[in-house]
Amino acid sequence: MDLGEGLRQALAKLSKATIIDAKTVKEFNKSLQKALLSSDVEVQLVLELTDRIEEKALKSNLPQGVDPRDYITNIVYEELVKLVGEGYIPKMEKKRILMMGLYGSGKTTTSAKLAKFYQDRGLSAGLICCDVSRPAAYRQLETLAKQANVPFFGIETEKRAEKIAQEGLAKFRDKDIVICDTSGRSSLDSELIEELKRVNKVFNPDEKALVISADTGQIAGKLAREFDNAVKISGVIVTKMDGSGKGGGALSAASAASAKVMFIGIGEKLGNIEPFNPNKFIGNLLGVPDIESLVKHITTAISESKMDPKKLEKEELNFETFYEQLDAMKNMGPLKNMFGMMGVNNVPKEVMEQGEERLKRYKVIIGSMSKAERKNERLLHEPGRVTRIAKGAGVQDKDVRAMVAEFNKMKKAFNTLKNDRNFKKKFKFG
Ligand SMILES: Nc1nc2c(ncn2[C@@H]2O[C@H](COP(=O)(O)OP(=O)(O)O)[C@@H](O)[C@H]2O)c(=O)[nH]1
Ligand SMILES: [Mg+2]
Repeated sequence: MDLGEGLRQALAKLSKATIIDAKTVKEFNKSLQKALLSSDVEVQLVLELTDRIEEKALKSNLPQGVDPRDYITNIVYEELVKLVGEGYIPKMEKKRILMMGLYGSGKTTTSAKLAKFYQDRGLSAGLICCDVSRPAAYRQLETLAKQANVPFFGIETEKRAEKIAQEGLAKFRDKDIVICDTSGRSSLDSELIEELKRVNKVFNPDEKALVISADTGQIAGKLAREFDNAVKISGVIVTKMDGSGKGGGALSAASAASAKVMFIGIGEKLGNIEPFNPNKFIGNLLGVPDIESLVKHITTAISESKMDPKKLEKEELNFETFYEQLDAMKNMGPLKNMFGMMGVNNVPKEVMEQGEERLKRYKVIIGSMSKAERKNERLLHEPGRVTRIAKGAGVQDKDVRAMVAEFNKMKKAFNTLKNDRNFKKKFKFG
């Protein structure tokens, strides 16, 4: 289970509580522990955290007029922010950054991402390949540098990393940001330590970043300490936060090892990096920063729209109702928040990420269907229909097919929603 999902489920259970007593808090803490442990947060940290929550929740009086659930949510929020450590605000100034880490952690990709990050903010950048352990390293960084439109330096045949660092520095003397990618290993060994020390001496970095993949979980702390002992790191960059629901483990471990989290990598593309902001990160994990107002928003939106839950429950979703949903959804804000709110966490990512644009296109496509087709999507299997609809909507056949595929995913999601007890309870049907 994904950490965010676990946290949201724990909070959803809490919504039933009307008073905060020891039993409620203990039960809540149990689900919280489960969520944190299953995402590789260290046992000791988890226990300390839930102890603090228990103490805060029970020892202080519930402020007047404050909903118990909001109250605990807020305590949990504060504690989780503490757990993952402080944020990082990158200074926009001239600096040399040394990138380190094990094989496959994302060093090379992150080097290019960082160069682009600073360059996009008006600084000039240069990338140096000092990874002399893997023959393909040179080409990889060269290609990424080209994509990022950042100058690149490397010496393909040179085995002395410090020599490359030296020449690279000379070449990029005028650049604001010079980033040096280094060799990796499957684990930190003395040979690598010696190499990093030599590069370090010549390159004389202002920042030494250890790149760690989110799926390393608890080991992140141990790694951070090892690298810190060997070459004194300034902080860590946790990559692949997009792919691992366990990212909380890596973040908390790094923080426990006193290693500041500088950036997080959130995808394979060069733009997929952001400075670590614990408030934003935890807010996202918990679903929505302002949960209560969203519930109100959604309830109103639903009662005012044609999206009638009763109808939704009885009927199968077809293109006609889909069209109505699309209309109704426009008033509800981001889909992701909406589903997360309702406790439905398994909505396909693609569906969540649908932008306004795509929804508009869908409406045009549905608009060009016949009444019968709207009521029965199976008709679209008959030859010629897709092409006719595409022509009518001024799109290509593949656009229609893509919409049908999304529709099918949506249908699955709505069937889940229909059967979701939380949702039924919230909107009083079923
Ligand atoms: N999904 C995702 N993939 C990433 C991220 N950062 C790196 N990768 C991928 O991880 C793999 C290894 O990255 P690479 O930079 O070559 O790692 P290195 O061996 O440490 O230099 C590549 O396939 C990257 O595209 C990230 O933030 N998210
Ligand atoms: Mg590499």
